Amino acid sequence: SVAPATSSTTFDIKKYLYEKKVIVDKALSECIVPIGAENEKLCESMNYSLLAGGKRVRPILCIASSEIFGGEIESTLPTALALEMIHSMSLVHDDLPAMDNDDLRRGKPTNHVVYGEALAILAGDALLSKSFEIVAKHTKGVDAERVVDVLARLGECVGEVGLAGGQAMDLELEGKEDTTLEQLRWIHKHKTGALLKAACTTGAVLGGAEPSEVEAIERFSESIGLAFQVADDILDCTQTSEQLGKTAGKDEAVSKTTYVKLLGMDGARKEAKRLVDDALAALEPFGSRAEALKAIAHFIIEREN
Ligand code: GRG
Repeated sequence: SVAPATSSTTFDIKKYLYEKKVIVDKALSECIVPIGAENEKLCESMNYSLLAGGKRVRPILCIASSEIFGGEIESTLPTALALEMIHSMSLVHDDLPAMDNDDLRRGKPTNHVVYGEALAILAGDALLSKSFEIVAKHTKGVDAERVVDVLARLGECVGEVGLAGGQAMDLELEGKEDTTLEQLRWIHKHKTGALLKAACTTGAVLGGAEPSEVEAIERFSESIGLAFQVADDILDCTQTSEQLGKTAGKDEAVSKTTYVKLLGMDGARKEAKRLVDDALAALEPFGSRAEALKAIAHFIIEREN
């Protein structure tokens, strides 16, 4: 079965996002269960960040991409949860004193502030390894070859050509006044874009997409990955830290290079719109089957947090 055909005027994105978030939140709350007092503190630290109330954009992108090809929630959910675990790990590690040194995330004290640096590092490591475990153990109704493809995509998006690569380059260029637009794009393509891309492509693979269809989803996801970051930079400028629920990053260079800094506010808004238009063009072959994904692309640049 495929997602019901809906027109862009009738598609209720708020309802769609809410319904998927409820499914994802419930499943996430059942993932990390301590075996006893021995690992209770570590599990508490993992759950503290995993269940801290994010938007669940990556799991929802995975589910929506899979629905285009008739994928069922049962086969997509383990990967959707894995994506959120990887995201959560990256936020816990990103906030550490050795990285951005942030005290606040989603309006709450960061993991290392509550549990200490060592446990925060271990909670991130455990979330990362749990993500692979859950996909390998719990994906049902999908050919083994497709599951291996998903595992490879997840691995790639975390490593040196993914989150870790983007973060390393970001740290290297921190405080440098002469960062170029190309360098900024490279950082975000990897630091933020790689996981969003994996979310969409793993969904497509699990849903049964052909290689050319996975490529179209890949083009979509590359554009929204960048759009997401441009929107983040715009929000950082237009909203207060309180509205965003985060601190500015104690050791973050005041001169941090952003799209707004390089392109100006108007230029950044135009860039976000251009990227969303590119993303929507990539979905054209799927017609109304991609209505949810199209609505999510709009949501990404219109969101308020
Ligand atoms: C340890 C292997 C390894 C990798 C981690 C720290 C790091 C390397 C990478 C940093 C990745 C990072 C923090 C990217 C920023 C991504 C971003 C825009 C986060 C905000 O995402 P939202 O808006 O947040 O989806 P919510 O709170 O809704 O979940």
